[in-house]
Amino acid sequence: MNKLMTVIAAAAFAVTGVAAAKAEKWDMPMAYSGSNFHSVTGAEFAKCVTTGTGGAIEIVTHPSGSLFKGNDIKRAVQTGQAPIGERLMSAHQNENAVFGFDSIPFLATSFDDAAKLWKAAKPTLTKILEDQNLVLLYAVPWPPQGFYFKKEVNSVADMKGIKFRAYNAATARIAELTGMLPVQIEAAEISQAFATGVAESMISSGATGYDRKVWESLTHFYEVDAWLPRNYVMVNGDVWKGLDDAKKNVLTGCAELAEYAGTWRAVEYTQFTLNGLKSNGMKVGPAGDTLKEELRQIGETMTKEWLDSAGAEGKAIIDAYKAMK
Ligand code: PCA
Repeated sequence: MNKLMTVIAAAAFAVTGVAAAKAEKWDMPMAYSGSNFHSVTGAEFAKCVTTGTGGAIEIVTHPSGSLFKGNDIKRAVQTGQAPIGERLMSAHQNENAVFGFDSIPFLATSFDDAAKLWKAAKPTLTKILEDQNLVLLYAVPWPPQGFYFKKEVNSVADMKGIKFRAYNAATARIAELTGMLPVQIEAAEISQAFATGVAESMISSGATGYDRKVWESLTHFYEVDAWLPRNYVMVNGDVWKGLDDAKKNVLTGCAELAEYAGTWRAVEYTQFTLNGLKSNGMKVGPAGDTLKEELRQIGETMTKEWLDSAGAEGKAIIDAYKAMK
């Protein structure tokens, strides 16, 4: 809690001491809808920083990919087009397999395990991002991932030929291994994709299905708890270097609070959104035993593949995680 105390102290100082300092406005691109809990957490974080710095840094969030599309956010922050932004970490898995540490099927399937896995992976990811001129501020998990379809599915054979919306390399690989046809689409655009038949299924959280009202096109949600991927917030490295310690302390203190609060929201939102899918007419429940077993085998294949591509850094993360269990 030390950092939080620093935030409070810095806020008091900022209000009384440096009220005359020049105010900066930071636009913060985010990929998901404004009502999504990650976006809500980002908005609260922004407020915390604005308050904490006595208005010297005013962060303004831009959800729904309205300022930069999801896929462009990391580059925008790296190059300084935006000082700060939020992105799905595993979306960078093609660039470096380590970014996909949180999308390995059935490795960490609960919030507790996902927290351990994050603890194991954070130092490595902080370093990888630092080498890319990015400072990692906080990361918050999505609820567990399950499968959405527009028909009953009891086995991998039932999935053959279905158009599957993917959001990262791991989800595209699942499509390949199950005989589905992957198409990469940002969450902000999936309602449209399902309505027009561009996609007919996906793996995602109850939260995203709820946010995007997928019951308008889809009928089944199978809870398989495949993994809990993370969004993270990053700051441009040069912008960070230009800050004094008081401002850095406010940012890291607010980030710590945001990681706790966002995770809390993710937990709370899990059952709420599954209930929401149900009350809007979807069939929600666990996958059958055949499907579960087939997915477990696919998970084994993907774990091997990830370990091969993520090398020693990847293995060290998994070893550190297993040692915490
Ligand atoms: N929602 C995001 C990523 C994971 C999730 O639950 C999406 O579907 O794009």
